[in-house]
Amino acid sequence: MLTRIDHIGIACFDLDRTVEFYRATYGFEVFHTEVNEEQGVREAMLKINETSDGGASYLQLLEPIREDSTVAKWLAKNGEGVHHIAFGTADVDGDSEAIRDKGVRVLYEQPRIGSMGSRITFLHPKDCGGVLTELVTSAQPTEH
Ligand code: CMX
Ligand code: CO
Repeated sequence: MLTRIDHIGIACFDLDRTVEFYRATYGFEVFHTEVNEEQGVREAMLKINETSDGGASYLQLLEPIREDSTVAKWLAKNGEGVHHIAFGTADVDGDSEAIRDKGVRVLYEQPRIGSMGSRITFLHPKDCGGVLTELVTSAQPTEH
């Protein structure tokens, strides 16, 4: 069951400048940063609120680390902006299989590693009304 907005993914050219915009404009602080080599991004997670299922909702600011990464390609075409949304679930395996059975393309055979040790997969935007959609199971869903 999908129980929250886990994060909104925002693509940017300059992560440090974008982090500073969110800090100076809204007062949001960086909760976590990491490089995800497989996804080709450097990212900052800004925690916006905790949620009733024990999880939390974040903004995920994304800067590409390679020219051939999906985010670099997307930025070249669209410029900066909202890149994807992510729903949180305790069971990314079960929920992605159930969604695959409805005819929506799930991009990975098995979930991969996302922010903070989470397990993630993506649904094809062309099957989701133009919205790239991620499903996330946090590493420790009850300890945020
Ligand atoms: N949102 C909505 N539509 C998108 C999109 C996005 N983020 N990215 C691509 N599309 C659309 C394109 O506009 C294009 O549509 P048209 O054919 O109408 O022009 C179509 O999808 C194909 O786009 P493309 O530029 O050729 O891109 P690819 O098919 O190579 O890649 C996708 C698209 C979704 C398969 C790829 O972006 C992907 O694998 N995404 C999942 C991984 C990812 O995004 N990682 C970064 C975030 C990591 C994290 O969240 O932790
Ligand atoms: Co994401």
